Amino acid sequence: MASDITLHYFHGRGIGEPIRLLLTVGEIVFTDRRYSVDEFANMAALKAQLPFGQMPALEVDGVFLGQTDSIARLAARLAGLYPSDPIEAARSDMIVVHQAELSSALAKMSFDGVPGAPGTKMVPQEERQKRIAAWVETTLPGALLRLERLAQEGCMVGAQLSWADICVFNRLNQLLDIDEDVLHADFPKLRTVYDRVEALPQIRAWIQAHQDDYPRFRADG
Ligand SMILES: N[C@@H](CCC(=O)N[C@@H](CS)C(=O)NCC(=O)O)C(=O)O
Repeated sequence: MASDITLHYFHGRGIGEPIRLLLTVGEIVFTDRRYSVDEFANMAALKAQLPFGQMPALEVDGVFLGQTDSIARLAARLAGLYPSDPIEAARSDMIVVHQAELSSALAKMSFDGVPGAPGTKMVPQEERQKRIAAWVETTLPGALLRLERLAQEGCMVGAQLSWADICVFNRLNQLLDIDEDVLHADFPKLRTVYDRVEALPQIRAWIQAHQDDYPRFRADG
C-alpha cells in the first residue's frame, strides 16, 4: 500500500480535519503539511500540481488528489473505516455529505468568498454571529434530527465504527464550539456517537497534541 502520504492544507481544522482524523484513527503515518493563507497564495509550483488548485490535497506516493469528499473516502478505506457492504457504504456516504453541507452553510455565512482564497474576507463579526445564531435556531435542529434518526446504537451506520462517525464527530465539534448546548436531550444517539469517537485513544492523543485547534478541550480554555 501507499508508503508516503502528505496532507496539504491550511492551519486550523477547516474542511481538512476529518481527513487528518481518519488517517490518525487508522494509525496511517502521514505528513501534516500546513500553510498560512499568504504562504499558499505564493506557492505557484504546489498549486500547479493540485488537481483543482485548492486544498485539502492528499499526496500519495507523488500523486496529488483533490476534493475533500474523495480524499476522506480514500483515508477511510486506508484506515479500514469504509463499510464493505454496498448499502452501508451508501448510507455512510449520504451521512458524510449531509454533515458536509452543514459546514458549507457555515462557510457561506462566515466568508464573502472561497475560504483561504486571495481577497476573501470574513464577514464582519456582528453580522456573522447574527446569521449563525439564526441558523442554529431555525435550520440546524432539523438537520441534526435527520442524523439522530439515522443513527444506530453507538454508530451512525451498522454496528461498527465508520468514517461517518468520525465525520459526524468532527462536525459536532464545530457546532459545539458555536453553541455548547447543541447536543441537547433530543439527540441521545448523536451524543453517544460523539462520546464514543472522543474516547478513542487516537482521537484523545490527537486533540491533546493540537490544543490550539481544540480550545474547548484545553484545561485553560
Ligand atoms: N470542493 C473543494 C473545495 C476546496 C476549497 O474550497 N478549498 C479552499 C480552502 S477550505 C481553498 O483551497 N482555498 C484557497 C483557494 O481557493 O485559493 C473540496 O471539497 O475540497
